[in-house]
Amino acid sequence: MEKKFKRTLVTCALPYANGPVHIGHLAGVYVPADIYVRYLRMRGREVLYVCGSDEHGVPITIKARQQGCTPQDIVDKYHNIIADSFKGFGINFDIYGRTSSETHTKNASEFFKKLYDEGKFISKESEQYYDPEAKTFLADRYIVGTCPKCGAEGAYGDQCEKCGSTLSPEELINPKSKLSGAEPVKKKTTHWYLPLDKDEQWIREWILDGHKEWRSNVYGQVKSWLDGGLQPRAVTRDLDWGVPVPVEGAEGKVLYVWFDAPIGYISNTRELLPDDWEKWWKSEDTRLVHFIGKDNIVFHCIVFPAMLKAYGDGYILPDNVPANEFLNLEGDKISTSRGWAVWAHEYLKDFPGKQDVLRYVLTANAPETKDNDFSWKDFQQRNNSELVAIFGNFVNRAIVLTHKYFGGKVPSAGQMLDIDKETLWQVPALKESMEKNIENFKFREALKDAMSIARLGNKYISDTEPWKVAKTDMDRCATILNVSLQICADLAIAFEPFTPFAAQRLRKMLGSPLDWEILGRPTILPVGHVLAEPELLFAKVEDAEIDVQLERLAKIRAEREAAAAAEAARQVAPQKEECSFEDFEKMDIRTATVLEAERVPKTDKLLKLTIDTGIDRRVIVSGIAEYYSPEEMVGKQICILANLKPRVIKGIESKGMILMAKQGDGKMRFVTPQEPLTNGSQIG
Ligand code: B3M
Ligand code: ZN
Repeated sequence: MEKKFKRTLVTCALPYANGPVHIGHLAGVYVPADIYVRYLRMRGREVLYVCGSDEHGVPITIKARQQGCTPQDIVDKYHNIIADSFKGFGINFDIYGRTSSETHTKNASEFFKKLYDEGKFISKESEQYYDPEAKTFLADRYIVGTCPKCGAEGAYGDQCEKCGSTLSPEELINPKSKLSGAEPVKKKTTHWYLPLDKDEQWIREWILDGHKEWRSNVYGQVKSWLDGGLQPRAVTRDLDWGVPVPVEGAEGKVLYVWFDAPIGYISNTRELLPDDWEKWWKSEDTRLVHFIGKDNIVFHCIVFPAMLKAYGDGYILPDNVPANEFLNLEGDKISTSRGWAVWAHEYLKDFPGKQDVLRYVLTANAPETKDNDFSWKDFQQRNNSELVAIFGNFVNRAIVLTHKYFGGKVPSAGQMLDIDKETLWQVPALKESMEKNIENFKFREALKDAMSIARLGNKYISDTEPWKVAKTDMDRCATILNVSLQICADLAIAFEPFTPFAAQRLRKMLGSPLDWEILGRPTILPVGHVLAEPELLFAKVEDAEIDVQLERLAKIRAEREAAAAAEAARQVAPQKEECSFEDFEKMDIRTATVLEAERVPKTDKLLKLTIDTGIDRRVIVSGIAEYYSPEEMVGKQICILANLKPRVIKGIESKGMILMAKQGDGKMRFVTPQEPLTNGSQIG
């Protein structure tokens, strides 16, 4: 990479400004990008780091409607929350722009216009859903109805959030407009499409032949899109929020959010560098890298490149798109609408000063090759037994002992023993491994390398025991502490990409430089160099802190389970096949009264009931022990199917069956006449 490119443009997916960002976003996109950028910067490479809010799209308009405000109010609110969260975690973009900015509106509009003027789009008339009361076309999200797959109410025209099925509005049962409640009708409308079918060949060559080094999840998704055949994609929508389509006769239409959002990367670069932006986008010397989540792969590897290629004018294509898989939370999919998430801004409030811990845990557990799970126990454990017990403990011992024995001055190393040399020799190899891993977007592995340096130091100081040696051999003690402090200085460099706050505090304590090239040199800290007072690098995470988080999640889970049970209870089984009156007449259904009841030994579900049927006294074995105790049943009038063929159940002859009503969630109740009747009364 060094030879081919002069500079790197790193973009991060623009988060939708319709909600705060959560740990899934951080782990998937922003923490890995930040590691990469910090690393490149530390190496003195020329980097531009671009992000911003994605402020268009239908969900923002829906949220505004729900909250009785304008879409602009919504995006203003979340843009600020998101921007502050990134800052809070030390994710410092060169620019964090927004797609509602003037620069972007102009830029996206101009981009569309050029493609339009050059005939790069095709236009098509199609029938779309229209709300006759609100007098507006309806995006799929604006149509709700019953899910044809699972029967849930409130499924959207594009997806059922209950069962996760992808839907189209046509499939919804009983579709209604979210705006007016009216039944949507179909109406003709014209839209512009990017004819992606024409792009298949060059994308195949560019990615499938030319970028075999891309992550297999990304490469595989691209391949399956291409193998499935690309279709023209609409780039405009009938909507009143977005970048207006800059063409006559397109009133009431805006650019589709996935057309304008990636152009946002360019707009934000232009906003920052109005006179100098082109070298970042139109020079073969620039390496473009998009950090995204896996649901954005098609847009960044197929659609946006096709747009750039159609535009021409020297635009470069991404050299890599290191997309991550998803992060789950405590075993369940993160869901914004259900509140199942850890929000970045709330974490910053709940764990002040512990930004590094989350960065560390999200990297150690990063969903780089498969979906992964975040759990609070793992968070606590990684902090307490890795950051505190290994990294922090080592650094603290080295610095405190230097103050104790040498007045805080780096002591001189005397004769080096094997253990000293062997310890120091391992650092350059770990450095090299980190370089390879980071440059290949393997951040978990790179973090392991950095942690190996900390483990090395911690083991060295434990094995050499300078606090004991100090009693007999001050020269040897000096050598041990010199070696230890050099490793501390290594750590202050190696951890800069991962835990930048701690790395900076450590450099302050050591008075050491941030320069990747010197990592692994045994003389980073010169003899006599004065250290600052020691302070703890990491603090323990206590059970009480974790419990607060776990309780919050448990509450959400309980609410969700209760809602699911209520929903199940509402489900009604479909009607059975038709039967004749004669079929029905065959069944002798009567009232009866329970005289005695007892559990059938060694079973959980069965009660043995002795009943008075009016005809006789008999025994029925019934599977109702889950719902009724024997005591509850005695004296109750019930209904039975009297002429059911007798069966022997657990050695007891059962003559007949009790009529029970069963709800969708499985709850059962026996059927009883509305007023007591003579036993043996016939039901029909
Ligand atoms: N706004 C983020 C998402 O899908 C989407 C990314 C746009 S990047 C140009 O969550
Ligand atoms: Zn469903």
